[in-house]
Amino acid sequence: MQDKLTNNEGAQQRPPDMVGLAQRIRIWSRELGFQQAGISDIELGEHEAHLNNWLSKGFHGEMEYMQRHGTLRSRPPELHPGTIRVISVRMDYLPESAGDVEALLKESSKGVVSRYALGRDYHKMMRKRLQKLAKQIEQQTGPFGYRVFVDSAPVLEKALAEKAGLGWIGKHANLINKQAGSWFFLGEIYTDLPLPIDEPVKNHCGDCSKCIDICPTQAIVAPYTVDARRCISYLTIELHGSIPEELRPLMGNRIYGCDDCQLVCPWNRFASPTEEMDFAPRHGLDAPELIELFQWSEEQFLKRTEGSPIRRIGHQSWLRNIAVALGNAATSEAVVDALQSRAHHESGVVREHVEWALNRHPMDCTE
Ligand code: B12
Ligand code: SF4
Ligand code: SF4
Repeated sequence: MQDKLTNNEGAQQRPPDMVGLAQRIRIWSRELGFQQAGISDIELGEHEAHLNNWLSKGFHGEMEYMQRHGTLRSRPPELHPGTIRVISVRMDYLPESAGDVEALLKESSKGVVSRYALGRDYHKMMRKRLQKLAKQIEQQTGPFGYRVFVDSAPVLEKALAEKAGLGWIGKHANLINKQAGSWFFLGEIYTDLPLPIDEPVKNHCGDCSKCIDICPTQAIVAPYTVDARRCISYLTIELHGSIPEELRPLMGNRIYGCDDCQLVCPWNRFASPTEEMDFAPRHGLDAPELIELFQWSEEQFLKRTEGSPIRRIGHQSWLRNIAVALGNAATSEAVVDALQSRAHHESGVVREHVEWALNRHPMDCTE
């Protein structure tokens, strides 16, 4: 149903009703496949101090982009002048067919790819839908100032979504929603429209510390604080060179990202599977054999990860990660043969991880 304000001329004659517009934004967001939308102002208060503290401790490791932008990340109008409100949205990504991850983590011959990366990359898809949402708003209001983001610029996405009432930042530093858990992505529209703002929700972590206790590498160094340099997500995705040796045995068979702190979180009992076919697992990545993945040539890697977030790390990091997992796998002739087939790989990083992995399998069965 459309009302009279969908006509731009009408919009110019009288000021748009911001309360009604905010309600419509929620409806349109759901029609576009987002599970929720919320609106916040741009005062990020203590989040800026937390961010600076995190950076000053070097917790960002080699993610130089986290430091590069100064206050652009914590002060929205510096990134997009004129911004006074932020519309935050969330989209569920857990595929129904994703299988039993806890069981997979115990199968050392198989690799575990983080649940968010089993299907197509979310960035472009969510950005396009946010653009559509902005166009729908424009039809009501006439031209307005805006810019859309999905993990694409210096934006404090979780802090903004928390302010907009989409959930609370849990002790594992992910945003959690009481009704939906934490298996969702975030996106935003920065805007100059004086929309009414939503109320934040209460933090429901209470005395729980399950995520801190379960983290395989003790990367959650204090509640709400992740030392990325220890986080398996960082080690397998963001870090380009050599993975610190002392952390390799702790990575188990996690070859791309890590979900452990979310798997253990009680609020994820309430998570619903995604309705997006785009996030359905591709190429058997929900339970892949490590040896098979290790045999992918660069060409096969590029072909099979087309449209997937995994492609971004490149073939060399892919082999590096799988070499670590093979080093942690149960010893067998097949594992040693697979590792040896890459012992002379052109990349020094791959060779070094393969050598480490081979040393974890003092084999008699090759004799
Ligand atoms: C850098 C980054 C990472 C880094 C660093 C993680 C981190 N915690 O910051 C690495 C590579 C490790 C990473 C991993 C993952 N990431 Co990431 N990542 C980002 C990115 C680009 C920036 C996050 C950021 O600003 N970090 C800066 C630090 C300072 O923020 P923070 O740790 O969250 O701290 C905040 C609060 O905890 C609080 N705070 C900090 N210290 C303290 C102390 C006290 C006492 C208190 C009360 C509060 C407090 O204030 C801080 C500022 O708001 C965002 C996208 C974006 N542009 O926002 C995605 C994003 C956060 N990642 C996302 C995802 C999905 C993941 C993974 C789950 C992927 C995976 N499965 O492997 C993991 C989860 C790891 C984890 N436990 O955090 C999603 C999270 C969605 C959600 N539901 O929350 C985001 C929002 C991307 C998206 N658009 O959907 N990520
Ligand atoms: S993603 Fe994994 S390694 Fe990183 S904080 Fe969570 S449990 Fe720890
Ligand atoms: S596991 Fe517990 S402490 Fe960690 S985020 Fe979930 S509720 Fe909070």
